[in-house]
Amino acid sequence: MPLFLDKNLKNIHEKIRNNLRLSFEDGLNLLKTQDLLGLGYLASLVKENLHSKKVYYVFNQHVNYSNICLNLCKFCAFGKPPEHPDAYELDIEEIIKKLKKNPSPVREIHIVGGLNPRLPYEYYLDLLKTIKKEFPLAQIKAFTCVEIEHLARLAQKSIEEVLKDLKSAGLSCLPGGGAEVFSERIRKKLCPEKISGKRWLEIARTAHKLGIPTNATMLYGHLETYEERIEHLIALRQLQDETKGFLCFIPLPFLPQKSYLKREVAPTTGFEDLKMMAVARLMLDNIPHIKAYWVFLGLKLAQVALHFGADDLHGTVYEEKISDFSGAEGDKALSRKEIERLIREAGFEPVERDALYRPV
Ligand code: V47
Repeated sequence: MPLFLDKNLKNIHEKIRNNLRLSFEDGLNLLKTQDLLGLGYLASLVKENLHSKKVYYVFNQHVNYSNICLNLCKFCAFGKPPEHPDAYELDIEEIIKKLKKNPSPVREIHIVGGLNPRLPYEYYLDLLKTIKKEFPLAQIKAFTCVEIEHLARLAQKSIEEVLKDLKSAGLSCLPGGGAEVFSERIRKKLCPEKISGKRWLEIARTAHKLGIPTNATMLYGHLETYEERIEHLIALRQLQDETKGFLCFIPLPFLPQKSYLKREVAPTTGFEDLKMMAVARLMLDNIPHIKAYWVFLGLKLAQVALHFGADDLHGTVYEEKISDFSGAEGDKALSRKEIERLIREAGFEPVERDALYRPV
């Protein structure tokens, strides 16, 4: 019997052993615990039940096609108004050139940008078609639910029509961004222009129903409460019960350094990041994968997170801009050899995957 320093974890251990779903109160107790090792034990139990010793990664590349954004959320240092000196947009030729610079054929191309009022609907379809033609081995994971809403407004089409167009142009799945925290209170404060949490979930539901899987994120460590974090996780869990369309959940620690909130909010600690990872694994009993996004967490903590419920180390990454603008420190790209070394040293077996988590 493992030794738990926090008696709440003992009860939760019993629930996990009996395959019982954790409640809102369980989620809160887990977030409040200081028994980090007990929490890691529980999350590892669940993770290894699902994935044994496997840890996934993908040979991927990021494309941030434009940072021009209509929303200008307070937590985001990436989005810029069109007249800003750092505002940019890439044409399709430039993007292809950047992708070709990557030495090895990529399996996943991760495309996100701001809500750019100047790029026409055709740009997005041409971008996918051209990438698909030039890189037939790669799957395209592109456009958050927030961008999908923007495209629907731009084209004056329904969400369903836009998703069908994108799918025919080569889209495989959607990344998990834009979810932030679903709490209306927080969205009013931090991103009043952004679609509501309810709308984000509706768009994800529509994608899932069309056979387009999506990821989901949660941005934590800013002004949200523990209650709001758990509500967010439970909303995702409920939708997943209905659709089974989420592939992966990614907890994103807020990087305040270059945002409007830099004076108000301190960066998260390693302790908090590991707790959040483990709580996500335990609460999201129906989402197969939990990702340690090393670009935001840092490589060393992301590696340790593999013992706190994460089974996915994201990818080799190349040319990611959101972290650059947000002040993330450390590495910007990894080799296959390096990512595999990190996984092996933590005691796990690396599995290279595609965007849909199929081993390659
Ligand atoms: O939605 C913006 C977040 C997200 C900051 O699906 C910030 O595999 C921290 O969604 N500090 C985009 N976070 C990134 C994202 C993502 C990343 C990796 C993998 C996947 C996936 C998705 O980044 C945004 C927003 O929540 N963000 N600014 C910041 N200062």
